[in-house]
Amino acid sequence: MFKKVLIANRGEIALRIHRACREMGIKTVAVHSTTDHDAMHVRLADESVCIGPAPAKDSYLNKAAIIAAATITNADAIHPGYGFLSENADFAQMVEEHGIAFIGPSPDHIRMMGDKITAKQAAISVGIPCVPGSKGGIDTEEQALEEAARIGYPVLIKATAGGGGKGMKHAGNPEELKEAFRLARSEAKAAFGNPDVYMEKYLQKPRHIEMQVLADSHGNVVHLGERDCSLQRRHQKVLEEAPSPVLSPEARARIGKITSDAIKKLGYRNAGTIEFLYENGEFYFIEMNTRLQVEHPVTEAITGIDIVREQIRIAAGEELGYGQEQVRFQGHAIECRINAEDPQTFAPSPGKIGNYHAPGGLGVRVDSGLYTGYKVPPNYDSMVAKLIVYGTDRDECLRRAHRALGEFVIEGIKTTIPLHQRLVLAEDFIKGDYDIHWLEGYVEKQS
Ligand code: MV4
Repeated sequence: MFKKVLIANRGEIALRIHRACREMGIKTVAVHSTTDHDAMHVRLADESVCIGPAPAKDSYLNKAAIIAAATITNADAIHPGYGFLSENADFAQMVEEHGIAFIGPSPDHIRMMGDKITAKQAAISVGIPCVPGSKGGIDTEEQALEEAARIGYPVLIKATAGGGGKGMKHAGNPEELKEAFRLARSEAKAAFGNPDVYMEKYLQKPRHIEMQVLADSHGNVVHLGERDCSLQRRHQKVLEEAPSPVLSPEARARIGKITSDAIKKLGYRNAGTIEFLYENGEFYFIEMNTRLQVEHPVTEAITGIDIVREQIRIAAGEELGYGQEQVRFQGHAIECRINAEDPQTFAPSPGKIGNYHAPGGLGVRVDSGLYTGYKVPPNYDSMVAKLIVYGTDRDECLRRAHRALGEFVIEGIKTTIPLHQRLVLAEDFIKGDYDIHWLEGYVEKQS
């Protein structure tokens, strides 16, 4: 097992990784920007190294500085967390070339899934159901019109280098398609430096359901069930739950087996998430995430499996040590992402924390680096806390979430806690009656 792990991240996820390491008897190294000198992840770690100034490109995205920090502290592995360098294949490769273990998949698998066309081709080749669409990229307007006629309108143009909804345009007819094709290409070029696009049938009212998998380096694979992440605003997840309120145990077992078999065929290793759109009882692959995800705690809550611990064990060459039959799904969990934002306008609200009090009690988990006197910097993502609530069933879970949100005190900045308080009382949400567009309509009506 590793003796020392460098955590190449900040905020709540750096704490989350530190906690797993501590429980495994592994020393930790924090890295931080100059503005993060007083951050909780730096305080908790055994050692820390300042890797550069506030802008992420000069610190948390600075590959050479991070590898230098690992080298001088004699760390034997690097955990990238999520965001930043977590899905950067070149970074993973550099880490390995320096004789340091990368806690994640191989650079080749990261690269394969980073390109949305090669990801989809890989998915098809291992039997994962996909949205009907173009075989490869779409290079000309004529080709776009031809493909759309074959697929049938409405269609969606997506960026090959994409993810996160940038460079995505839908079209209901040939006229709209010409415009969508042009716009998608220029947006993709601006966002990713790569104008390549592809086409899919546009699904109008799907849910976003993703499957969590774990795979070791000995060919053992398990799935940890699904998370329903349909509640999003501008491609940012707001609240996630597991299990999905619309999935039967049979449907879960079916898509679970398809996912596990595919992961094994791909020779994928470590934790991963396969994202699907789910409409009319059918699953359609959209993307694969080759990192630990923000919402992993809801899966931990219903399976009792520490996903970060498993990532570290797998990277150290250990076997999973259990099979699919040993994975049990129990109860219900939701995660509320609490952002330093105005709950009405979603304008960022950085600043100094006054009184801080986190909720507690049975079935309540808070992952956050906040404390009284801490200054939330304006330079990074606005998510400052995650409230994860567990209940023996969904009803208990939602009541407990409401209770816990009521206890949460974060003074000095605006947060999205009031949005979550309304959300867990919303009739459609309580009924589980929502799709990927529902939240946008809900927040419209509220303001
Ligand atoms: C889609 C889709 C409808 N049809 N693909 C948005 C981000 C990217 N990861 C995939 N996305 C979508 N792909 C087809 N063929 C609708 C979306 C989408 C979406 C997906 C998940 C959660 C929220 C969403 C919000 C708008 C659009």
